[in-house]
Amino acid sequence: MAAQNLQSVPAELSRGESQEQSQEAAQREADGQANFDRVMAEDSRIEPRDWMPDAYRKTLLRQISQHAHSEIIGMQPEANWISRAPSLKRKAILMAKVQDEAGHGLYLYSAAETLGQNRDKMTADLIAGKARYSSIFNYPALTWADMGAIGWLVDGAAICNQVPLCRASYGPYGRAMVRICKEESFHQRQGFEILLELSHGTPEQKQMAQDAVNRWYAPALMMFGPPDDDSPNSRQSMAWNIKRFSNDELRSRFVGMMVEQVRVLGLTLPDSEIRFNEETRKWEHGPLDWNEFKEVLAGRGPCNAQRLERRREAHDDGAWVREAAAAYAAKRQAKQSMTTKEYAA
Ligand code: FAQ
Repeated sequence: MAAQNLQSVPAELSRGESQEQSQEAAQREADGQANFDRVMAEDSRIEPRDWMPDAYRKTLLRQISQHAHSEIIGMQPEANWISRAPSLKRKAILMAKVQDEAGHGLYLYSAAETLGQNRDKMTADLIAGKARYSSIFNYPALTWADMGAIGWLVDGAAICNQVPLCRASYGPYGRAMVRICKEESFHQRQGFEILLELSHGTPEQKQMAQDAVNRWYAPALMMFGPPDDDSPNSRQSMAWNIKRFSNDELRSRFVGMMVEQVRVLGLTLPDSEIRFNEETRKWEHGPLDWNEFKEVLAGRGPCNAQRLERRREAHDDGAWVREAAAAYAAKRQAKQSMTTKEYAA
């Protein structure tokens, strides 16, 4: 009936209506933009139903989905050590940490979904090798001490990068980060404690801890992303209050934190050029191998192929769980609609 009415509307009138509609749409867009600009200027928050520029939505989706993938792939280097942890207590702690990473991935996928991205599509992009995840998880975890170095350096870098993201202008992302950071802080302490125990153990244990720190230090510094001059996204992300500090700024802060903590550990950082620049009031570090970083991003790091292969296997192995969950949901829905119909009758 409605369709017939529309068809019978004279062409001129329907043109008039669509002009009105497009004027309304333009007005809505202008109001939306004005609200968005006000939110940015006041440094408050955009929520999922608010109007936002397409480029802002895309940038958030890029960053949040990469972040989610990093948490999921990031379980692999540590999961590999669960069955080889030196005691039941260490095994339980490591299992809890790895489960936390899975949870972080899920909060972040949920935050990305509020921007209109389908979770299956994000997973498909990851397993097809089309999506990025953090460079750091393409390095191997060779000894038990690597569990300490990952916790101390990798989670330490993650905290340094993510605490400012708790104030990100997009509500669901900022709120997810608050919870994630609390858990990351426990993760870093457990890594520190593993290294502390090893560094006070036998000479071999201390050497194992030092070797792990030597291997993870530079990749951890590269987690913060390319140098500012080579970071195409930073400026706009900072203007939108997503990122609060530049990559180099956060890297420098991290080096300052590690310099203090490594003394307590009784270990050293493999970087003789670390110094505090009195003029700039910033910590400086020695050169990093940015070619290695590019190679890892291009999929040619030491473990890229292995990480993706394992993720694909896990996805295939989980097919029956997804099918069972979907069948159960359909059954419940059918039961519910039947009950509603019976109730109505
Ligand atoms: N790895 O212009 P920028 C964790 C890409 S979670 C891979 O500077 P942006 C917890 C970047 O995407 C670790 N790619 O980019 C844990 C861009 O490429 P695109 C993950 C990188 O976005 C611990 C291009 O380079 N954390 O560790 C990396 O402004 C232990 C140009 O770079 C997050 O994701 C990299 N390291 O800044 C779990 C935090 N760096 O997208 C398990 C949120 C840069 O244009 C165990 N993300 N790229 O193709 C961020 O803060 C930002 O996205 C940055 C990059 C800082 C990572």
